Amino acid sequence: MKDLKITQAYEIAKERYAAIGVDTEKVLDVLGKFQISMHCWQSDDVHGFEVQAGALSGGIQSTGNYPGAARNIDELRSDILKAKSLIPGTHRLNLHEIYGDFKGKVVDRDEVTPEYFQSWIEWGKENNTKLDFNSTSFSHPKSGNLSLANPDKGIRDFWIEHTKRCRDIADAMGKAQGDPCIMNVWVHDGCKDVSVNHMLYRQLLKDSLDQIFAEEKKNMKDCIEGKVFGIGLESFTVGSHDFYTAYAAKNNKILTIDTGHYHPAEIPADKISAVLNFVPELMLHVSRPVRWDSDHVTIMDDNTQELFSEIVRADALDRVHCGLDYFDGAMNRVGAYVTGSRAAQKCLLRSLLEPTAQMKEYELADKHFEVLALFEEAKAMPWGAVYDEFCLRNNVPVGDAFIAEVQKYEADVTSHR
Ligand code: RNT
Ligand code: ZN
Repeated sequence: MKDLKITQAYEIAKERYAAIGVDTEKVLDVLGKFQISMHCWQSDDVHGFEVQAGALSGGIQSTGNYPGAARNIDELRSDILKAKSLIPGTHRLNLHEIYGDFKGKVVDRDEVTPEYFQSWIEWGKENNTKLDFNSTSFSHPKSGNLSLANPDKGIRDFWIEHTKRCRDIADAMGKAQGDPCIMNVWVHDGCKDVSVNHMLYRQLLKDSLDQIFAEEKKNMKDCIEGKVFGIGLESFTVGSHDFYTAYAAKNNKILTIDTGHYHPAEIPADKISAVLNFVPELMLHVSRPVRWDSDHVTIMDDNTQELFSEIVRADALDRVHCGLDYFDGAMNRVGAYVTGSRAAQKCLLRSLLEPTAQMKEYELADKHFEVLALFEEAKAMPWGAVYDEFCLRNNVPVGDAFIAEVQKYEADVTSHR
């Protein structure tokens, strides 16, 4: 690679930051420990590996036909490792239940056991990648409009059984990796049109969750995710934000904040300090909604920047797990992982480099111009040089050099699929 004078640029940046009271070495240390839970489902447009897999349903949709989606577990693993090799730091993998290693067997959702994830557990160990997990209520003949909130006890029990089994799997993963596996429950349950049984559905969802969470598990942690609406279920969502925020607060569960799941003018970042007073921890699904929950690739937009800034300002990094959640089928999928993961890291980095202590002091002294001025000046500080140094120290391509790597992988691997 060309001599880009990365370290010289970093040394200058380090001095600039020191002058405003920010220690870049400490920041790099924190950034290095920050793990992103990479969502496995960007690699294959949320298809999964069930032998009996049907079309994607449940109010979510991946659009685009870019060639090269992973077609099986080996291809997905290869894509994830390629992406990881281009993202500085050590990261986790977030699996959905439909990504089990079913070895050609039809395994229904209420039959799944940890054995189908044994090869994932081993892969995680071999590749220094801790696993997180999700139950899967979508893309199944029994998905319909209602799963855990279905008035039909048979269907409800089916999904309760599925979700309980998923907790067993997450527990097995957590035990094997010596670190809790974070398991997310998101169900699509809702109504397309005017509906009048809202209280019933929410009582049923509450009761189903109570049954699912009845058994304490040592090696996993539960998180629950609400949203505004799903496609085809536009009028009513059983698991709304109010529902899950209340449930999490009352039952000491982790709340998942998916940045694509709020009304367009709502600011997800503002939830951080509100809910962290009542729930133990948070899980993030960092995404990018374009007009709706479109799950575009994460970029350094205001919402993402503000999200990480709020976490850092709240001194809550150790109470927040960070997953990504987007699935764009319109571009190179490995490139999508790398671009989105690096964008999330850069937002965190910029937050860590903010002269927060000084700004807090100014604000408490009623010096509002000073706060605003520092906020603005921070934008033009040489944070990019710090990120480049981070990449260099982690042996991953600096700057746009990863594009060529993704293109090479495409030429050698994904274009032959
Ligand atoms: C859907 C939720 C959910 C899913 C994944 C695949 O709107 O965001 O997290 O994206 O479970
Ligand atoms: Zn999500």
